[in-house]
Amino acid sequence: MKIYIDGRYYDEKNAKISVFDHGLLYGDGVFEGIRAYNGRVFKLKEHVDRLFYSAKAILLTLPLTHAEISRAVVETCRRNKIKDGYIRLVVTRGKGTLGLNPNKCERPSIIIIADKIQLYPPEYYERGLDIVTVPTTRNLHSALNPAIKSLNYLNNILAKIEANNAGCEEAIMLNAEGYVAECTGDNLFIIKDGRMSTPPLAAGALYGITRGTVMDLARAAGIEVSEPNLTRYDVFNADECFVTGTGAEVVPVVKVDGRVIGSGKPGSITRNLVKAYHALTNSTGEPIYA
Ligand code: PXG
Repeated sequence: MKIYIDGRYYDEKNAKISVFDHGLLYGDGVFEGIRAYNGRVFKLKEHVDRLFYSAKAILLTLPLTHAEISRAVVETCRRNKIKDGYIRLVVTRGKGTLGLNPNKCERPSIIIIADKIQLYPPEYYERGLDIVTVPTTRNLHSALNPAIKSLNYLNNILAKIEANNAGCEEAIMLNAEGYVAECTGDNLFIIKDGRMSTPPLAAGALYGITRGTVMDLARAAGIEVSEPNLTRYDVFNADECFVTGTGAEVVPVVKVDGRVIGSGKPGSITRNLVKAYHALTNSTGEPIYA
């Protein structure tokens, strides 16, 4: 594997950053998780856009332009002969002192890893997930805005641990007001009476690229889409429920906190969205091999 760090490519065993990097010391940095399908990087522009938005929010000036970062992502895929894969694009504040002042950091570092994709077990998609609401609430946007894809994922990791302790793969995270925010690494959707809804960004949802894609696909199929505040009651009484994320794609949810959702089987609108999503991922994106 060839890993990109600040303009150079290294073998995995030589791909190293300083122990004084503030990405490690403080979680000071931002990242993106991107997929490649069929020799193309899916939604590359949207991911690089979001990286710039996250960086701006934490006052981190990226050392490369949008075009340069996009080219580096594609080139890293090419050097690793990726056809289908998972790309991790990371920007750290860089090497600094032991103090937390980011102004003491020399310059931000950019790391790109392009690896084989670890697919989720097929039964998740066929049977659907059984998920729970966890006690850890999503970060307050007045404290650490959940829209920022920062290197500090402890909020989500604590929720993931709580889900795993309850025997579940995913968790619903509420915000401090008790409204549904999102899952630990995925956005949440419900279908009720043929209409689709998902929590608004202000409720603590990440501006998910898959979320946006699925909303576009639903609208193109004539499904009404809205972003109201949702409570657990809305989720329990939905006809269908699913989660979306770059890694998971679109996964049906059939049980929430012991309540069976709809028929208890993946719903028809969800299944159609899964198909439409696959068709899109396999036919669009930034070509890796010209
Ligand atoms: N919410 C959160 C908190 C996320 O981290 C999503 C939603 C979905 O967004 P996209 O843009 O992917 O549709 C994410 C993204 C993983 C993994 O390995 C996934 C994310 C972050 C870190 C790791 O599954 N997700």
